[in-house]
Amino acid sequence: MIDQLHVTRRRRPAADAVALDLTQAVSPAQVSLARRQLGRRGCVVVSEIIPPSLRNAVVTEAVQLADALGVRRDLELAETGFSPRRMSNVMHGLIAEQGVAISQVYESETLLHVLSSIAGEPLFPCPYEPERFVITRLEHPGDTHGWHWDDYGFALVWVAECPDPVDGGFVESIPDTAWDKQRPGIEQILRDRRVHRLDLSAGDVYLMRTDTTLHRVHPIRRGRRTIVNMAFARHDELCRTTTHETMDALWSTPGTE
Ligand SMILES: O=C(O)CCC(=O)C(=O)O
Ligand SMILES: [Fe+2]
Repeated sequence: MIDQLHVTRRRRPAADAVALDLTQAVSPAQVSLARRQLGRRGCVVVSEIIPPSLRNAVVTEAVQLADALGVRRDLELAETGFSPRRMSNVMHGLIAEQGVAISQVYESETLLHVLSSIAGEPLFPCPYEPERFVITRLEHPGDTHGWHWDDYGFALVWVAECPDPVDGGFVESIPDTAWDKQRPGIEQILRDRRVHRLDLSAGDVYLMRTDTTLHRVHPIRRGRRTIVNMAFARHDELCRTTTHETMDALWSTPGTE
């Protein structure tokens, strides 16, 4: 079902090349189980469909880039009810320029094919380049990626580092919710709806339906949490006019890409 994905280091001698393949079979049963959980909770762990060598290449690069290039953000964004973003991050342009594995994995047709089968619809690379992939790190007590929705339909999140769930860093999700940027109404949704919780460990990868799932990363109490978020678009998002207020504020993207 799945063909080869080769990730080869650019700007390095051939001896350095790493060939990573995505050849392990993903069974129809695995796909339908994942799709059901995605529907029920808005997110699902999909680590088992990605070989450890591939996960390792992505998360190792994420930690190195966050160490070298992370920029601190401390914001509260109006479009998501003034929920906080306390974190450091590395934006798309720098990852594309300085990294290798993350960009190449993002371009994989094979990965897109597997994710589309779990999503139950075709997925596409995000048409807005600055949102294609970003690295986020929580590292101080109270750091959080507060309640929000994303601009595009799906995200694949690779967890490079994560505290034990007793110290926070788990993901909370409320599926089937709509983002009204003028009146986000998050407090009301939190009062009315059940919040699902996804505990994560370093090395996990999860898929989320991000445009209709209200989600956040629970504030950490100690430790460090570093992730790569890869965004993918649904078909009707390819031509739609989308505004990017929260992303642009968070990653200061205008004029920088
Ligand atoms: O850190 C996570 O697990 C989620 C990140 C996220 O929601 C985002 O980058 O939009
Ligand atoms: Fe998000």
